[in-house]
Amino acid sequence: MTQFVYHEQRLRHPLLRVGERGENKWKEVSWKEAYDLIETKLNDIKARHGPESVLFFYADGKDVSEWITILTYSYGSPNLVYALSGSSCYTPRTMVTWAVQGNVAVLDASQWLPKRYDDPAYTVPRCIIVWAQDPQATCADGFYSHWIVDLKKRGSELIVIDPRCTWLASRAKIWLQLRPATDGALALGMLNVIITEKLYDTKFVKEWTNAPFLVKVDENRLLLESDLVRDGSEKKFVIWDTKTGSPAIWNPSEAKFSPKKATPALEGTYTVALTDGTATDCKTVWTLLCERVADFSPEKVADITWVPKDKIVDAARFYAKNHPSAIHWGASIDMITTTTPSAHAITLLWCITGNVDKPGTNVIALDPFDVNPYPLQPKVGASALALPPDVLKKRIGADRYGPLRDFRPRAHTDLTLEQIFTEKPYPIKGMWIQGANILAGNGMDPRRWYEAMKKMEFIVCVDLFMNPTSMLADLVLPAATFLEKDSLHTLWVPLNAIKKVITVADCKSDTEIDFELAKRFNPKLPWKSLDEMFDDIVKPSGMTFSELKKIGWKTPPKSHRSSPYERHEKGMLRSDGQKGFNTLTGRIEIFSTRFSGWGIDPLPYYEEPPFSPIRTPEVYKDYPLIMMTGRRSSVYFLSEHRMIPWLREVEPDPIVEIHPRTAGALGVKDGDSVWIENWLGRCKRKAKLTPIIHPKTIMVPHGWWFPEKEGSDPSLFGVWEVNVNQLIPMGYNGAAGYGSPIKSMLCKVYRAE
Ligand SMILES: Nc1nc2c(c(=O)[nH]1)N[C@H]1C(S)=C(S)[C@@H](COP(=O)(O)OP(=O)(O)OC[C@H]3O[C@@H](n4cnc5c(=O)[nH]c(N)nc54)[C@H](O)[C@@H]3O)O[C@H]1N2
Ligand SMILES: Nc1nc2c(c(=O)[nH]1)N[C@H]1C(S)=C(S)[C@@H](COP(=O)(O)OP(=O)(O)OC[C@H]3O[C@@H](n4cnc5c(=O)[nH]c(N)nc54)[C@H](O)[C@@H]3O)O[C@H]1N2
Ligand SMILES: [Mo]
Repeated sequence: MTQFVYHEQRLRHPLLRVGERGENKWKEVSWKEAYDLIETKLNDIKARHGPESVLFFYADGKDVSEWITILTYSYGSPNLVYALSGSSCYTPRTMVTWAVQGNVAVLDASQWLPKRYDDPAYTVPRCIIVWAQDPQATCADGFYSHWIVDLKKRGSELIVIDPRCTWLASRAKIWLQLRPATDGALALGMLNVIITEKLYDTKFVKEWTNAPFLVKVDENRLLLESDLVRDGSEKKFVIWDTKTGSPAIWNPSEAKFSPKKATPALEGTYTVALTDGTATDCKTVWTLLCERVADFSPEKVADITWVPKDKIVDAARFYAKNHPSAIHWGASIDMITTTTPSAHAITLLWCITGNVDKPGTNVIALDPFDVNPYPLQPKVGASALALPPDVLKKRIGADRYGPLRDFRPRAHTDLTLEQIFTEKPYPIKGMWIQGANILAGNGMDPRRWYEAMKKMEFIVCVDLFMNPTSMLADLVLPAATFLEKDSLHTLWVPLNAIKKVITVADCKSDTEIDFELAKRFNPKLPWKSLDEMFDDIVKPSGMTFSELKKIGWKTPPKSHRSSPYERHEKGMLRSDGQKGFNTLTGRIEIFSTRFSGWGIDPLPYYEEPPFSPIRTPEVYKDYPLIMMTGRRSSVYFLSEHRMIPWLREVEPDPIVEIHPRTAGALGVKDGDSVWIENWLGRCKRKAKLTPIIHPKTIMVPHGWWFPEKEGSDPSLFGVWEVNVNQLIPMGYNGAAGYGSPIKSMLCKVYRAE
């Protein structure tokens, strides 16, 4: 931390560009001069082109998303952009669990209980599936890797699903080494085994999912039983209009039909007589699911995924037969084009086996004390941050992708990049980039992003260090690290305060920067100071911010709805206080009404990745290796920290992991310099020969640039030599607008000499 915080290359003062863009000539200015300039420039763009012409970028894990929202909406732009193609980190999984079961659910490692594993309310899961995650390197998403080790010591058996043999995979009962990006097929195959062998929890499925509901198949309409509308004894049906995603007839007394048969069983085709005298044929949701998974026999799934048939069957049986069991999944599920249907299929594994919100299962994660500082949809200060409907309509991609309207109100990243060049329906003139290293870290096709940045009138970067992206800015603001700021952390319980302990030069926290500027653009902002805002945010906890800072963190009491278990049975998950889940229908939606409302398939399915041995055999002939990227390093965070001496000593070089047999055939030895290349570009790496990887794949860690090399354009710290994202295209997203082929491109490898 000392090498990081006091590093000589650390930005210490606001810097204004004085040379050409990218020339690396700057002058120090005061914060007042910087703020004045930003206000003038952004107001000027707003006056000429409208507030939508300025994009506000952020990325992950920097305590920025909360505060940048306040700035973006205060300025008046609808275009908050998560800079990663297809929003392929965390958002897709979160969206799917929200649509299907109302909230995010995570492996219960007793993190909600003060006495942890010894709490009498807790049960150790008998089986844990670690799916597409390497928690020993990542500790991702507020979940600590040693929890899985703790549980293993207490008896949990592991199934690991990963193309690489991770530390956990080497210790698992079953390791499924699948072909990258075929997770959806594998999940459907496991559903096939569980359904065929009747290993699901029939009672749970009938009572808490929409499996017994009838679907009028030809129109893709869902008919709901009236007990959901809770109108008493008479059995009536409500039609769910899956085109609009809302009930066509919500008030049952207005229903124009009544069913012939009262409660349908899980399976079957039913004739429903309508009051106008006509009749219509319906199938249950469960029947439709059974039909779907019938296509995914273990034999067929073995062909698709490269996982032997017996292992698929064993894993499905072991997971379903050992209650409680839980699934812990990672970001690789987000970074495939079929992220939405794949996450849907995986979610259904825990839903149909009843492993939901019970001790040791996938437990619903609610904000501690209902405190949520993530105001993408502002909860506090909402009226001051609301955008007018005509501006909201201009959010890039919102007309095309439902989740951008109903779930996370962000612009669509890939369409945003396109629009910078087409300028249709309106031009983009400015970029505010805060904690996002687009050219070295999260931008796929980074050359295109480079061209996009060159087109801008005004770019501000807020960062800790100069990097390839900030080199192209007009103004660079020095951010404070988390040691230098007051803030909050609430993801997945408990409620945490971040406390400022040091000050470094002229650096300011993101919170402070965004708040100061937001005040300039938005006189309606309800808070006079940051402390006032924090007080407002933590209010539901019954504490002030300074009280929370004093104790550091607090776990909600068991009586609070943010503490588990079985809250669907107690009416604690829905805002109407009714029993059930926080979905549109109150049930876990195997058939997702959200999805059909957005015009996408309401049931899980599998599709080949855009470039694969099966989908594009002619491309595969020239590029015979499947390239995964971005497995995490234990010492670096994304594109950061290469300038920290002790960390660089641990991992000095950008590498590529390649199987010894594959390398041997290419004449590549351990430590050789190699080019990784495909039709989009190439990058240079040092070969690391390792048997943990499948011979038909390679793994290329991402985020590399060289802080020690020349910073000015065209060198940009050597980023073009080493950035693997040059081999990954923009614009290959899945049906919901999410996902991208980050884990499964095709390439070839050859010696660099
Ligand atoms: N130290 C450190 N910690 C970090 C980060 C960091 O850079 N450094 N980054 C943070 C961020 S932003 C994130 S999103 C998380 C990510 O952390 P994780 O969720 O753990 O995700 P990844 O590291 O991308 O990949 C995890 C595993 O997925 C495997 N994998 C690759 N492709 C596939 C596939 O198609 N299917 C399956 N089933 N598995 C696949 C990889 O081999 C790898 O072992 O980590 C966070 N934590
Ligand atoms: N090929 C490939 N590309 C990937 C991935 C992959 O697996 N493969 N993973 C993707 C994922 S999951 C993610 S989340 C994105 C991440 O992409 P980014 O979050 O953009 O990560 P970085 O590229 O490291 O850029 C973060 C920048 O924030 C700065 N920073 C750090 N702390 C602070 C702070 O407190 N305040 C401010 N203002 N700045 C700060 C850092 O110095 C750095 O320049 O990358 C994605 N890119
Ligand atoms: Mo991420």
